Amino acid sequence: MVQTHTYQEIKQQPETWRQTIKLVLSKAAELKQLFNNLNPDEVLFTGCGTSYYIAMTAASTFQEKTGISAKAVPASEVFLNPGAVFGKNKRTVLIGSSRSGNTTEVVRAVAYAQQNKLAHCIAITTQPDSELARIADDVISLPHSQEKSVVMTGSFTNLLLVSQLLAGILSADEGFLAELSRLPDIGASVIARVEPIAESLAADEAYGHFIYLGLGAYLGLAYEGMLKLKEMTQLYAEAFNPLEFRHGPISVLDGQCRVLLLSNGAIRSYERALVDDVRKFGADAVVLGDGLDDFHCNVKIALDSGLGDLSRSLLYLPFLQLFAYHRTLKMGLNPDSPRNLEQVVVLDE
Ligand code: F1P
Repeated sequence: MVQTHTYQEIKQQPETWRQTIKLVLSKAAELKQLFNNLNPDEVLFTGCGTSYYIAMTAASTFQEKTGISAKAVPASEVFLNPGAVFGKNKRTVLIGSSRSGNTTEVVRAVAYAQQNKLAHCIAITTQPDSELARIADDVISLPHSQEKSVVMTGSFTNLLLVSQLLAGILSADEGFLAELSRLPDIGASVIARVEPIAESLAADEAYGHFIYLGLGAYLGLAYEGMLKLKEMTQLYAEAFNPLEFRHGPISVLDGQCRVLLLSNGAIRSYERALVDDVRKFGADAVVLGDGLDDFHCNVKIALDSGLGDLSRSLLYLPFLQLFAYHRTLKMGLNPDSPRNLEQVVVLDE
């Protein structure tokens, strides 16, 4: 096995989750006080690329847990399209996630919101010395989750975990926090179980078109699965809400398509029917999740976590990352440095 940075960063996730949980829980009283004082009408989650997909999953989870209105916006929209982002006379908290803390759009988003007194800005980053950390009103930094690879893997799950823990702290949902605290142990056994499956599926080059499906908080995870494969292999990959997929995109299905469904127990009957149709149209159906006995799919990736739908979100990622990683190796490419990409996108203007 080639020891790339990407591989190490994927595999070390459960241990880094442990550190993130400890760090955020140690700030629980402080975070509660901060949000009590701010009393936001709305929380905006923002970022770019992988960090925007963090925002999508975080916003869905945050609103469901706290009842506070939350939405995800690409960081560029915050300063290029502010009228459609900020509500009038709303007390707003803007939470920007960024591995590097130096991506131009996320830094400009925070600067714009501050200069125009539109929001209190919180940064979540792995880089405490970054520009984002310097200008934000509050910072949660995760130096233990810094990465050498261009593609984001462990930083995705760790930065997302901060927002999930924040949602649990603010909603005082002890059950949710207890489930999140079990992720490091469960995650280690999930990785050991799913890696051989990821490797063997990745070795099958019959499929060249990949479709990732996820609903609610899982839509951001589906986008992230899609992006990992696209960045590292440049293969054709897309992501959709599973029911939206029926409204047009389903017409692309054929024998070269592999559909990866991130199963959400709450919509099981809809998912089962969709998987039946995916197979009827000649595509391959891979289903990931808990309690998959009643699916008629080609491959089941059982997470066997025993956790609720929102608490087990992170556990989908190692399979998706390892699948993309092993396909990259199979194609003779270097997972650490995908073509045309750099670790940080810094814009001149
Ligand atoms: C986000 C990001 C990555 C992408 C690429 C460039 O950076 O867009 O999602 O994979 O490496 O950077 P960041 O703001 O989280 O540092």
